[in-house]
Amino acid sequence: MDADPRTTLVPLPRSVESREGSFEFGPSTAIVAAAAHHDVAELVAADLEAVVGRRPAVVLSAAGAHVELIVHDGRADLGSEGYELLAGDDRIGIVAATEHGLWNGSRTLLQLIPPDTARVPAVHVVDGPRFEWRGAMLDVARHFFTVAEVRRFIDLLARFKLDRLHLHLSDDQGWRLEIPGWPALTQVGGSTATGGDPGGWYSIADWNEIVRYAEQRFVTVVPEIDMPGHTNAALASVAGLNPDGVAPPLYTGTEVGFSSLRLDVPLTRRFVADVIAAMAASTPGPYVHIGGDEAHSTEHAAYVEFVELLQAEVARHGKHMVGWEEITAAPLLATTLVQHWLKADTAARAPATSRFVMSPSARTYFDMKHAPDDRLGRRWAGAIDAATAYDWDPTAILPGVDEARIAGVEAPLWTEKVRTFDDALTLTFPRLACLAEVGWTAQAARTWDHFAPRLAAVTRRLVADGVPCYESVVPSGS
Ligand code: TNX
Repeated sequence: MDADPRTTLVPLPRSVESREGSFEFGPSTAIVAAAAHHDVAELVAADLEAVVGRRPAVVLSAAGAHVELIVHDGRADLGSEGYELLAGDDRIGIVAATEHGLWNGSRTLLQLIPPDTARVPAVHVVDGPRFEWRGAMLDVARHFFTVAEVRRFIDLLARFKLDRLHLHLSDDQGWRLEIPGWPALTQVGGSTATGGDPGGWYSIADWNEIVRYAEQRFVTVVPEIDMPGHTNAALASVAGLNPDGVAPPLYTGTEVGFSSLRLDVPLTRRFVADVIAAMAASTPGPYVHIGGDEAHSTEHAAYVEFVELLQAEVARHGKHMVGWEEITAAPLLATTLVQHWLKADTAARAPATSRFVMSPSARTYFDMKHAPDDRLGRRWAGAIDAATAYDWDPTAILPGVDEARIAGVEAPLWTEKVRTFDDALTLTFPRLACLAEVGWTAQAARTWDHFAPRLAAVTRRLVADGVPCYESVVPSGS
């Protein structure tokens, strides 16, 4: 007898009903999909191969046992990301109004197969997310991660139906994205990292590979170039961005708030226009993140003027600006998203039209320690164990901000103290599974007691797949 499917799924779907029987993947099990959806079906086939040991053929129709993926215009009731999954003895059907919905349904299918089996317990699932923005941020500026590492990170996000990858591409310690016409940014600013560790940067071709890989897995990449503060790498690369025309040395420490771009330096406006244009042109998603945090050495009026310029430049390219909560000092367009991280009152002073991405540091900053005595992680926002990462309501943080004004949730991984990708994964997992359910499942349907064994189940699977997880959440002996 298989475990109740409700004990293996993260995030928990809206409705799960067990049925009698089960579906067995065999040598001739196929995936049936219309030709227009074969690219998605092939990715699902590859993921199934990793779980059941053989790769289903993708076909237009099949007489024998099969998994059918159907996009149906008539199922607008499922929304842009929802799906219905019905698993019986000879057929599994996933239907959705969009390919993104199909993809989400396929993530559930993979989690329904008990480890070391090729069997799906018969079940009926109807599902859809609470919030549209369910993300993780990787700081590739303080320490650099390769395209292959970012691809692996994307795979792990997609496993939990996350759909935003925010990449923090510049900071005092490094500049990581090629900008046409400004080769010094990467050649100089990309050459190092915090602590003098090796640098690195993404060429336009690398960047295209990242955004394409993410797009195929229904993950929207959100690029961030942080301005006007957190800009020493740029100032060190381009002397003309400095008031005295002298470039400061590259910085490899961990202080924040000492650098600033200035609009009274003539080159700055062209720099800003070119950087925003490059991000907008090379990113298919609708968002450009401009940072805006901790500009402690920018005067207030200069900061407001800077944010307004950034917002206008982003809008000129038809994109929506995202910025850390400090941007509420400036007048904001209704399409601008405010990312809350530290001070609820700073975020909440945004106009009544503003919407928010919720990254409260005490719940979502996965550069914090899991437990106070851990080797890895920082302390300033407090230790974040799995229950702390799970047991909060995004609508209960900002006074006067209701559900409709919350775009969703995101967990940042800052990397001042994270030197290897293995350490990045150990800080991220399994806490990111907690965040995924916060973003997906209705508040009233979530309890830590119901979640804890499901978290243990998905963590065991991550460990079996070679992901270096923080394992204390897995009950001993299981
Ligand atoms: C605050 S969060 C920062 C980052 C640091 C992080 C370290 C934010 C918008 N700024 O620059 O890396 O704390 O935890």
